[in-house]
Amino acid sequence: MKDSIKLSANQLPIQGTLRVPGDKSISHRSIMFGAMAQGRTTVSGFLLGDDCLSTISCFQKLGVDIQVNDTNVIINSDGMDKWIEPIEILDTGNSGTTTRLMLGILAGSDVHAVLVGDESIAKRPMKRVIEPLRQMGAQISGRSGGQFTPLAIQGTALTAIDYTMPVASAQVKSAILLAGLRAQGVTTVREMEVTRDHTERMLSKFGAVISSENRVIKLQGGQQLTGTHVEVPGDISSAAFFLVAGAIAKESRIRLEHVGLNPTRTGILDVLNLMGAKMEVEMNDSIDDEPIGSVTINSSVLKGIEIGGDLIPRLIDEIPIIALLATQAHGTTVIKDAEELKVKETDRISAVVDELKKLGADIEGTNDGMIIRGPVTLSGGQLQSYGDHRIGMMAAIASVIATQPIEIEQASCISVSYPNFFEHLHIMSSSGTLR
Ligand code: SPQ
Repeated sequence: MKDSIKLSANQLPIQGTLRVPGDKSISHRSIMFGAMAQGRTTVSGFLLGDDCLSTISCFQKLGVDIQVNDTNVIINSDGMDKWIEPIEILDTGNSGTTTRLMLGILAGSDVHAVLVGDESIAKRPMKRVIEPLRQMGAQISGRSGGQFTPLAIQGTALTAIDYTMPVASAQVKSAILLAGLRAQGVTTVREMEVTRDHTERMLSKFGAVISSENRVIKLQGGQQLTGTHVEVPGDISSAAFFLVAGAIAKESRIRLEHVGLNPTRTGILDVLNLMGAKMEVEMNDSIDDEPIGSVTINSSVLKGIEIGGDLIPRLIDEIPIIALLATQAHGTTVIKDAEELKVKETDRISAVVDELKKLGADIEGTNDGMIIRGPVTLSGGQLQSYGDHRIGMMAAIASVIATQPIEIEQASCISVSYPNFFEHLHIMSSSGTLR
């Protein structure tokens, strides 16, 4: 079956008002914590992306009652002590978050389970999670000594650890904290750099006592979660594609409403500001302790900047689209300290460099990022997504300024995080509004 899409080079303004789908990180966690909790959890604004559907399917195989009605989800659980041992493998699809957080959750459960994902997941490093979990007593085996999927995990009694993170990763932090909930003693995680803190915020919401101060997070083991309501804000990582489209396409103005503005995720807004984008941010009241608001952006004259250090974890998933943005900025943009990009759904440094070069961008890869010189007029051609949703969406947004059509191979991967992306792109390039 042909899995490509051809976008014409219409060079139209991007205009209108848009609500992007729910936040992927928060959607995953709402299902996980709802399944671990006792009682009923209701979720609204849930992301119906393939990754989050993989999370739902894993917990259904553990016997948790989960009903999905459009973007509303109801989870009825008697707590993880009542989970059944799955007879089927737990398929985590393309989702690193599902795979890594499930390991932390299952480590202290009463069940045996086998986790398998797709070809991309099979290449992504799991040792970073398995090593601290084994220090807690977890019993996990897998390919290459447990470094890669398939992974088999036998739930067991755990002991708390005091762990200093060697990499900036919310997934590693979350896996340890979720195992810590079932461990004996106080689990401490020390971060070098702040990473997204949805796990900490949502654990409180489910009734857990957790403290976080100066990048040190502490959690007492043996706490039981209680079902609650979770409202998922729009995903700023999805909004980022349209913010960039609005900034680089001529005569554009786009307003993104109801977007999550958690400060651990808003590095993209810092970058747009530093580059000189004409942008307004309005904060609304927080929902569920997650800040939300609206962002409006206009076509802008941009300048190149340096992006690195503790900004990187706050925009790690936005780097592909920031690279496209930088091709339109005057001067040089340097992205550094971003080695983590090499272990995402694909190696996002080489993928971004190779694909933007095909369009004529002046871009070179480095060990820990890339250097981009602009502004450059982008042509068109056949681009590869490498099965990575963020590379696919970067290629699609390039079409709003390209002089020739852009064809994207393996475009269906975009449904991992943004199932209706092409519909939204079409409407926004036809001066539309979608709430
Ligand atoms: O879930 P997955 O596949 O790892 O998704 C990505 C993405 O681009 O959507 C990364 F490839 O997001 C991660 C993110 O990079 C989601 C995430 C989370 O929800 O905790 C944390 C980040 O990963 P990490 O490795 O830095 O912890």
